[in-house]
Formats: sequence, structure tokens, C-alpha cells
Amino acid sequence: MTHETSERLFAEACGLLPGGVSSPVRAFRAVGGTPFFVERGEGAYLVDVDGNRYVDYVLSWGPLILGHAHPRVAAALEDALRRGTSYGTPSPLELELARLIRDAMPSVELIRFVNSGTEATMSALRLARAFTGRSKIVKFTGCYHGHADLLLVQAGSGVATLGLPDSPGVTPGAVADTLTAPYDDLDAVDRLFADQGHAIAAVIVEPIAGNMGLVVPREGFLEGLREVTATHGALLVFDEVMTGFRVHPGGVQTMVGIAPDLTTLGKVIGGGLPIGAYGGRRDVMELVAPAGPVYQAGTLSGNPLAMTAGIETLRALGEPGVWEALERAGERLFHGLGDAAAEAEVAGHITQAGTMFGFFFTEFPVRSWEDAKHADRERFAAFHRAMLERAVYLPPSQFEAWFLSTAHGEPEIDATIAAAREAFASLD
Ligand code: KE4
Repeated sequence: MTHETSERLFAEACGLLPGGVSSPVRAFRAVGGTPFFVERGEGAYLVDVDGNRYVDYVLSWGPLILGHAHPRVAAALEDALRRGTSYGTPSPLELELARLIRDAMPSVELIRFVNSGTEATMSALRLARAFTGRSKIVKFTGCYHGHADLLLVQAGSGVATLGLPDSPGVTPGAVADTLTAPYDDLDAVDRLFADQGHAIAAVIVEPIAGNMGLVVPREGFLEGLREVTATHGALLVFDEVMTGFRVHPGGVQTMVGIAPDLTTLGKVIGGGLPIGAYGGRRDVMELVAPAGPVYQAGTLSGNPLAMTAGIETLRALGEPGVWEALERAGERLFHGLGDAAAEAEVAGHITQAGTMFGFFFTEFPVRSWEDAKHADRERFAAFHRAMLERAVYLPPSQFEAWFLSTAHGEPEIDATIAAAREAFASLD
């Protein structure tokens, strides 16, 4: 594999973009080397500017559950483009996507589309504070909910990857009302509510965490959050930006049978175009302007192209047999990776939730950031490089989740397992 063109472009990019990238997690800082520049995506593959072709498990950090340039999505977008790129007015497309989401997640009685997951979580928490008249919010260490000031506290994803002590520029005032607790630790949450329950507006949680690697909470954690928030009159916000339509066709909330008060979404619902959404209880959402006084707005919210890509993606996901095929592919990958690690006698902890995966280089199960942070990052970096050399592109961080698509067939899964077998064996 040569990377000359990518390396030249990266050098030029560093003179134009901070760190040479448009988002920190893309920078390969945690795994070494420089990021490759993509010429095109096709199905389960990315093709870089040097002609190298990789099986892609990043899938634009989750959105591309149908793989790159799915013919059905591409055709619908080509058609939509001929009718314009943005209207700045209501369009029937917003209603169609809203219906598809509500059919999958009945707790989302009203929904507001925005342009990123960050906007969705930021807006949902503003709304929760308005609805309850309270100021405090609770988040969990290692969870990442986008880069709004109030949530950049002990966050996961790129903050954890780069080892940043949260972020300069976030003022003490901006985070004064943000409380944190260890993920999967109900006792810690109960203590927060015992001390300050009267002041807590909301608990926001990744119901399955994908931003410290993939961490599935123990049975009872989510149920406990539902109970303690209801008892104290706080809202429960499921941040399903990543898990929505990824761990189950109805998100974690449908899989576990818990109705949050608010849900935030993004990624898959936009089919690869910029999108976010927040929604939930009608009595809460009716406070959102112009129905109510809670202000939130967006030039390109409900954009017809993002709506079109999201509609086609969710419709395709809902076709008979599609989800079952994804589950079979997931099983094949999960067991193949486990066998490959065992054969090489590599100590590790594989996690899976639907079409999301993770691999921790730890000797113990990972249940929280307090566990995840002890994973062997150098070993992950070596594994990432070894997989990339074998044409398999994993997220360039121990603290990210891997994603599967409908385009990952047996050939791609088996090639990945073969690469993993060699990559694990190559680790010293
Ligand atoms: P965006 O603002 O990046 O659209 O969404 C923020 C967000 C909110 N909630 C959850 C659970 C998320 O995972 C995210 C964004 N995820 C990261 C990947 N770990 C996006 C990748 C990036 O930052 O470039």
C-alpha cells in the first residue's frame, strides 16, 4: 500500500484546517500515521486517493448502515436534487421522516429536526430545564453527547481519545450545573438525587455507550434511571444519536422496553447527510418555539436532501429480512473476532450491540469509563495499524465503536476475520 497522495494532501490540509481534519477523531493522533484521504465510498468499502481499498467499519461514524452510495439512496437524492437543495419552508418530507421515526419509537410523540447530534442534545437539555424549571443536569463519565459547553465534562469520544482535560474555553459557569456519575452506577445517581434531586432537570445517557468504546450497561441500570428520574420529577433523556436504528430497529428504548421522556437522534436518520433530531413527550415538546417559549431554530433544519436520505435509509432498513441479515452478519463477525483473539492468545474484551462492536485490550470486562481508561491504548494502536495494512479500516481510537452495514457480506466479514487473525498474531 502506498499513501503518497494522502500524505501530500494531509501536509497541505494542516495548512488549511486545524490538525488537518474537520473533526478531531479523524486525525489518527491515537493510532499513529496520517489519515488517508478518500476518493469514493462504495458499499462496505472506502477507496483512498492512492487507490487503496478498505473494508470500512467507521461508516462515517455510524450513519451509513446501508453502506456507502447505496443505489436506492443515491437515486432518491439525484431525484430530490432536481427539485432544489433547501426550501426554508415546511415540506412533506419532514412529515414522512417524522412518521417513520415515531412508528419505530412511539415515545417520540413530537419531533424537531436539527442539523447535528450536538444541536439535538443541547436543545433537549434546554427544553428539560424549561419544562422542570430546574438547572442541574446529570451526565455520565465517558459518555459523549456532542460538543455543547454544558456537556464537555468528562466526555468520551475525541475528548477521551486525545486525553483532553475537557476543553479550554468552556467556562466554569457553563458547566456549574453539570453533575457527573460513573456509567452503570445507579448508587452514584441515587446519591446525586438524594442530595440535589429538587434541582435536577434531567439525566442524559447513552443507553448503550459508544463513545468510550462500546459499553453495554448491566441489566437494571436503565430501569433504575427511569425510576429515579420519575420519582424526583426529572426528565430522562436517551441520547440515541448513535444507537438509534443501530442496536435495534426501534433503538435501545424499544429493545429494553423503557420510554424516555426525550430522545435525541442523528446519524442513521440522515442516511449520511447532516442531521439531528430531538423529540418525546407531547407535553414537553409543546414548549418548543413557536408552539411554546423555548427557543431553538436552524436555517437548514428539515433539509429536503437530508430528509430524503433518511427516509430511504429507514424504509430500506424496514424491508423484510434486512435486520435479520444484519444480525447474522454481526454474529459471524463477533464470533470470528473472538476466535481470532483466542487463537493468538490475546487478552481482550469484545462487545456487541446489534450492528455496533467494540474491542478492548483489557483483562477484564469494561462497564464504565473507569474500566475503559485502563485499556491498553498502545496495543489498540498497533492492532489498528496492522488491520489497516490488511485493508480493514477500524475507528482510529480505542474509545470508539465499530459499525456494520447491510453491505458487509460474508466476503467482507471473512476477510476482516482473516486480517484480525494475522493482526492479533503480529502483536508482541
Ligand atoms: P454530532 O454533533 O457529531 O452530529 O453528534 C454528537 C453526538 C451526540 N451523541 C452521541 C451519542 C454521539 O455519538 C455523537 C457523535 N459521535 C461522534 C463519534 N463518537 C461523532 C464523530 C465526530 O465527532 O467526528
